[in-house]
Amino acid sequence: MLYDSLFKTKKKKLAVLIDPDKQNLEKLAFFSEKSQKDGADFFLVGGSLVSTGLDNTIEIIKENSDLPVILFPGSILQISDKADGILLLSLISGRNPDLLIGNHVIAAPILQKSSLEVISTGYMLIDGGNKTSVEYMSNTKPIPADKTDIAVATAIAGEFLGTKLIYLEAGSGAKNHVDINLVKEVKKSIGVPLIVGGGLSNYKIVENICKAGADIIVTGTAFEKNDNLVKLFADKIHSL
Ligand code: 1GP
Repeated sequence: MLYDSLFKTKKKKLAVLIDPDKQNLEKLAFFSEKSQKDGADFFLVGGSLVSTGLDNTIEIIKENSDLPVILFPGSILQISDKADGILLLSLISGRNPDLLIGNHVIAAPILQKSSLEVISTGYMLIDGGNKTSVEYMSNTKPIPADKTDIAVATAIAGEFLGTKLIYLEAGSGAKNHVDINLVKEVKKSIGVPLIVGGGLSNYKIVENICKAGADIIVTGTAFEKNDNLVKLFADKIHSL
């Protein structure tokens, strides 16, 4: 079970986010192999708007590494049986019914027939100081960065509704990562593992976010700019 081995463990983990549109295939082959060598724990594949087929991307990752691949879908078009699992995202910070239940209904029969492990995730968009693709594409408002009480209440509600993970998302390329204090307060209030992503650009930030309580760190943009950061991030995360 991916959920038990990746999320339900005491050890903090690094997920490398692959946006299929932002990788050329040759680079992806090299990067997948290097990420595993450098200590990444698993891959997430997806994006707010993806026009490249996921199958090919996942095949290349799998040909070049043994790490699990989990879908991180920006839409119901981003389902592929080639992956090992899928984060079934409910955008609980927003009030868009399609992203709370509508898309889940459309996807459910397909997911049930697939071999994917479905991992229910309470996905919370936190204001990162700039308008990100996820905010625009989801047609939802993020929780203001300083409204810790709203974030805490939302995370508790997510857990009560049965989500097995809470994901605090500042958005890809966010100007500001999720506030350290907000991470701390959310972590204190929930019993399920906590994922944090968006705008995590150096290992010092990653260290602080982990110390505040993140169990899983997700990074995409920083690794697209400098793939040597995978090792720095992974070493830091695993040392905590
Ligand atoms: C995953 O969207 C993030 O939660 C990834 O953000 O691209 O800024 O690392 P970055």
